[in-house]
Amino acid sequence: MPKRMKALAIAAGLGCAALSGVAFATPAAPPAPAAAAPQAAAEGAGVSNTAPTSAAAPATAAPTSPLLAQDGAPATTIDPNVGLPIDGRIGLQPQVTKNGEFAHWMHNGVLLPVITAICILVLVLLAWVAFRYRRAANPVPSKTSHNTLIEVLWTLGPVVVLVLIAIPSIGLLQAQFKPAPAGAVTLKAIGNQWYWTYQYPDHGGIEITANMLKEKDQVSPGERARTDADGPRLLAVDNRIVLPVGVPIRLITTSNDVIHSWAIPAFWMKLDAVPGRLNETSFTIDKPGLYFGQCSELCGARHAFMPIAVQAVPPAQFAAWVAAKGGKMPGSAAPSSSVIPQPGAEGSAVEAAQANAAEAVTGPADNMATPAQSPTSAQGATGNPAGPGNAGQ
Ligand SMILES: [Cu+2]
Repeated sequence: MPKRMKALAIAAGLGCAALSGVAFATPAAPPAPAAAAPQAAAEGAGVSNTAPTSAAAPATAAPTSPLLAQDGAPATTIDPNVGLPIDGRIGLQPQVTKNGEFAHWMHNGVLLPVITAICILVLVLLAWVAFRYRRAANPVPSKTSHNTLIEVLWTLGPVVVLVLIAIPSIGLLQAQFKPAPAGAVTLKAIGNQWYWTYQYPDHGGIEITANMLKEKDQVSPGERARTDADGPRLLAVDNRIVLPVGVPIRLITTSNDVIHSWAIPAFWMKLDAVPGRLNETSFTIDKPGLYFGQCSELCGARHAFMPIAVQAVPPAQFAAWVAAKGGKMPGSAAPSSSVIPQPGAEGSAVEAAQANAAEAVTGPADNMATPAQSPTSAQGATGNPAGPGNAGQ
């Protein structure tokens, strides 16, 4: 509620500023420091950021990417409670997919109570046996070796417990590998030592290379460093993956070198990326936001430095992002005929043409256009200048 009040106050202030601008016929209103606020409100309503929303907006050109606010900063801000780990948190991250919500319920509502009850039962039985049948109280030990009733109970009891756990568990397992329905958005994640590349084969062959962002004291002058807007240390990347909410996503993983694993805890998602083979699963993100994950298969010396960042946006904003990247939505008037180069085909003519076209529209990366950063700075966060990788190390 205070946020809404603040937004209203800012909007009212901007309205006054716009009116005064008209009254005094100033050629250009001065840049309003809070110009990004109505932008954030518009984003919440699923409106693209590209259209100016206020007469008092800065006179500078709006960013070409729909994912950037007018001041060039990332438009989606990080929710400190969702999509990333928190110091001292116990339990699973809040889930934003159906499978994740079910798994979260199963963990908290079924498995934890069962585990707790079994632990307490075993502890009580042990204490009772140790006390009741201690040597001092039983100078002549019992020679009992069989008791049919107890043996039947301690066999059937665990069987019943396991069957009760297995029923929802097998259903969840099945749901996790359900093929994506028609109309799903395909995302192909390719693992490399030690960064990720992504392809959108249904959207005109968009390709993204995502490297981890280094800290300020680790970069050379002019090189882009991580800021808090990018994400937490070791989880922020230079290029985020963008996916629509409410639309099934078909995730395909593979690798160029060794086995990696594409994992986002908030999606209940972990899928190995194996060289020479395609793994596939599907999921649907329910809420817009920023979600962070990491490679989860030990893949070499810099395994810990290949994070994953997904920006989930409303479908209309996703379509605007695809257009800004030079891609096309499936079913649009002129379907793309681009060929997706296979892993290992770096430097192909098609790839170079696509990269040039995309960069001409958006610049090398969405998040690089902040005023303090050089738009052409090479990303050396993982020792991969401009992203080709350092597989030779
Ligand atoms: Cu890896």
